[in-house]
Amino acid sequence: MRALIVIDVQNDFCPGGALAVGDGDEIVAPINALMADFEAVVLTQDWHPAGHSSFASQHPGKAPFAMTEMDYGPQVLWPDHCVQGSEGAQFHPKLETTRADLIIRKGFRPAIDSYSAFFENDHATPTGLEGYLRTRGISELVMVGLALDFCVGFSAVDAANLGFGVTVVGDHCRAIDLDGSLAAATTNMQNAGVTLR
Ligand code: VGL
Ligand code: ZN
Repeated sequence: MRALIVIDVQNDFCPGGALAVGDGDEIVAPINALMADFEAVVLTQDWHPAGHSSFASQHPGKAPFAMTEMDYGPQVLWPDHCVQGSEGAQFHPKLETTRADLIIRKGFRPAIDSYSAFFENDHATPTGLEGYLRTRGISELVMVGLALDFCVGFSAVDAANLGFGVTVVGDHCRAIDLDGSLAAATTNMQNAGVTLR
C-alpha cells in the first residue's frame, strides 16, 4: 500500500506567513490533485506551544535564523511560527484536508523541535507515525510539502532509514534554502536511498 504524506502545508509557511517559504502556496493545487492516486493520505502539522524553544524570541541576543546548541545538538532558531491554535498554524485554506485519513502534529514538546514526521530532533523520540503506517500495511511513501530542506527532507531520510520506499516529488515542494540547507538535504536524501523526482 502507498501513502501520500503531505508535510506542513500551513499558513505560516506560505506567502504572508511568519516563516514563509517562497511560493509555498503554488504547491497546494497540485497536491490536492495527487490525493486521488493514493490509498492513504496523511497530513502533518507543525504545532508549537507559545514560547517554544526553537523560537529565536526565547533566546536573548539571538536573531531568527541564527544557530544554537540544544541538549540534542545544533538547532536553527526560527521566527515564532505555527503556534498551537493560531491562524498561522492552520492548513492553507485551499488544501483539501477532508481527504486526510490522519493528521499528525509535531513540535509540541516545549524543549525539543521536530522537523521529521517520524522522530523529533533528538532522532530518538518517535511521533507514532511509523506504527500507524506499519499497522495499516503501508510500505511505500510519496512525500510533498514544506519545506523541502527541513521537514520534508528529514521526514524522507527517517522514512528511508526505517525501511519504507520513499519518493519525494520536487515539483510539489518548496525550500527555505538557508546556508546551503537545500544542497545538504538533497545529499542526505540521496545517501539514504530516497528517490527524488
Ligand atoms: C519547518 C522550520 C521550523 C518545516 C518547521 O516545516 O520545514 N521548518 N519548523
Ligand atoms: Zn516549526
